[in-house]
Amino acid sequence: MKKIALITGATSGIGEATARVLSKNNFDLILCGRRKDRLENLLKELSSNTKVTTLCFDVSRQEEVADAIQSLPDSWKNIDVLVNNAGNAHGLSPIQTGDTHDWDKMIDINVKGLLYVSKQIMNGMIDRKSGHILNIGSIAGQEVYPNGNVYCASKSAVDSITRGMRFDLNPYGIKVTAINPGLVETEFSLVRFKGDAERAKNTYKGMQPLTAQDIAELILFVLTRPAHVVVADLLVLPVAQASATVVKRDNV
Ligand code: NDP
Ligand code: 8X3
Repeated sequence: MKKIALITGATSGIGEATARVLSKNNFDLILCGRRKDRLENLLKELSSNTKVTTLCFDVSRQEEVADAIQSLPDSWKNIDVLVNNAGNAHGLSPIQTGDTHDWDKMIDINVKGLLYVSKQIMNGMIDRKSGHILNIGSIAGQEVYPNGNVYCASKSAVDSITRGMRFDLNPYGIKVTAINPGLVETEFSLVRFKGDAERAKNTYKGMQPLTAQDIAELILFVLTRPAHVVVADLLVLPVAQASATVVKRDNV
């Protein structure tokens, strides 16, 4: 029997790759993001593989999140899997020169957004005594690096929230997983550097980063373990990366 998965941040990178992989592996999909055109294109593309619907909302706006998720018809309401993936870094600056708007975005989207979406979905899982919440953290939540300050704090919060969910949802048989990637080449650096494509490209110069597909395949693996098994926590790095700050680069 097919499961229903809701993926936030499905319009790009890890979320988009996950949507593609899950669409071919027995999941019906609720795809979320702010960019409506991309959601519509994905809906068209993936509808030949599985049932797909879309929700266009900003995870950081609590009412928008509630309205969007509550607007789902009954046939989509029993969500089995929540992939809390929407998020980004905004800026890479020393704390003393950081932009407060960037700080707000990272806390509002990466932390509060994840909570707002989870709030709408957890109670159904509790009633049904089943479900799987998969939070995309980061190596940045495990290690702080220079200029990473608030982004690292936001991902550290995701780590704490994930651990908290694991305790609080334990009585209901709900699985909770954190996937913490290192460098993955997506639109992430383009967003972090506010559209500076050269700077974004340099992030991965002289090394082979992970791809969104690499993470999507791990997500599928995690979601398809037997009922009694939960992968609690995964740190996933490209071979060239030893830590948040140590990356082997060739010819640079
Ligand atoms: P992308 O920039 O490619 O994708 C980010 C996704 O998040 C987009 O689909 C975007 O959709 C969505 N998003 C951003 N802000 C909002 C918002 N306010 N409301 C709703 N959706 C939003 O980056 P990645 O795929 O790399 O990032 C996905 C996750 O992986 C993030 O949580 C990131 O922190 C994490 N991560 C990334 C790593 C990397 O190196 N790339 C490493 C470790 C973790 P839209 O703009 O349409 O709303
Ligand atoms: C994204 C990876 O190292 O840029 O979370 O923080 S990193």
